[in-house]
Amino acid sequence: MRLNKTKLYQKDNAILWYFPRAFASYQIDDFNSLPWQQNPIRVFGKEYLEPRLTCYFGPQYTYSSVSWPAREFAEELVQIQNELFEQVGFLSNAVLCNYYRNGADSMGWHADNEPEIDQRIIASVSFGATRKMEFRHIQTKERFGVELHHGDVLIMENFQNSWQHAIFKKKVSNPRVNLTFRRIITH
Ligand SMILES: O=C(O)CCC(=O)C(=O)O
Repeated sequence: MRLNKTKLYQKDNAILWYFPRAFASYQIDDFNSLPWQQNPIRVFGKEYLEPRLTCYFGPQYTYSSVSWPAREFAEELVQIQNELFEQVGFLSNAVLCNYYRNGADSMGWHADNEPEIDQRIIASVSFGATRKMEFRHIQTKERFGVELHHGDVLIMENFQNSWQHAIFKKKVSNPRVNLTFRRIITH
């Protein structure tokens, strides 16, 4: 596989790299048998169900009110993990998988800046429906969005300390899978 690489954005050492359609040969159905679940989350003391399905593979990992036990990578994710290493040089040891059933599913502003995540690189791979990833600078509130299509890879380099990102609701009926490969620092 030869990847076509574009630098989409840079401010100081925060860079967004974009590899259009890098994994376009995959089908969204390739991820049907992952152990998708809908987690309860607490917001201002009230419990809700997350507006999407998720599953996680890697070392034990906790964010907001969700705690994932350690779990070995599913077979269908190992090939993508290996290709990201070969093509981009990113050796991840964890992947958070998101399943947006339709445009009513979403993800609110967050930064993936928990101390155990190696902030240098997060690689996001998308399949299925095109959805826009919105970015917002934590201090300056500068904003922009990136449309993510089937098979696209977006690499966030040193982005997590100063930027938040989100996927807003959209009028679309088909589903989307997003895999965010990370490196969790274990001691
Ligand atoms: O679905 C996406 O593209 C975003 C996923 C995300 O922000 C995350 O898993 O932290």
